[in-house]
Amino acid sequence: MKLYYAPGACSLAPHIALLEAGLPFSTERVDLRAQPHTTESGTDYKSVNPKGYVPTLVLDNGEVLTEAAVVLQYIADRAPEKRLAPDRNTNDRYRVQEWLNFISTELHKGFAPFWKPDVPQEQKDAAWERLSQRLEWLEQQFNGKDYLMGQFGIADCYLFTILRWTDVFKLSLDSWPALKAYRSRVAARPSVQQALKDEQIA
Ligand SMILES: N[C@@H](CCC(=O)N[C@@H](CS)C(=O)NCC(=O)O)C(=O)O
Repeated sequence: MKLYYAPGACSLAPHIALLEAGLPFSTERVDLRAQPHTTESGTDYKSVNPKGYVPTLVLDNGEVLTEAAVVLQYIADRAPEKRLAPDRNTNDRYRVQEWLNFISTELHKGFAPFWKPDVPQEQKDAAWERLSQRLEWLEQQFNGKDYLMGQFGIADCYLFTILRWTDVFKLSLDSWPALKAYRSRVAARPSVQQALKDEQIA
């Protein structure tokens, strides 16, 4: 398998998941600042993934899989013994999908204005206000548990990646001590340390 990623972007989540799964994979960096986006080997990224965004996972049979929430589940299902996601056809599988969808639509996409340098500060403030409401709710979900599904899994790979952006954009998590502790807990995992090192953002 080959993961196309941009340093620190949402593609960090499948990068961590691949390391947790212990599966063989290679990576290729994508420069999202370049127009058109190009890969480190000089390929026009749209020739790999016509959607033009990361992550992309190229499977061993050459198929191209996109969308972080789906790529993460694909990885988890390749290493069932690592229990990164509940078995398919269990109710808990829907619970992890519920988390992945929440992270994708309510958190990940909520950060969009922060990635665009030309967005006015008022729009960023409004986005942070909306995100804060979600984080307020999320804080309560860690009552009595260390990880979203009880044990570490793909939803944590994704949530950590998104929470890390608060550091990147200098947004404080001080109001949410459980989230702050969670972020540190996940950051300490060897897979996370390795992924950050590989992406040169450690
Ligand atoms: N729907 C996609 C969105 C992925 C996405 O937002 N990727 C961002 C980085 S976090 C990106 O590549 N943006 C560059 C662009 O859209 O040109 C998913 O969930 O995987």
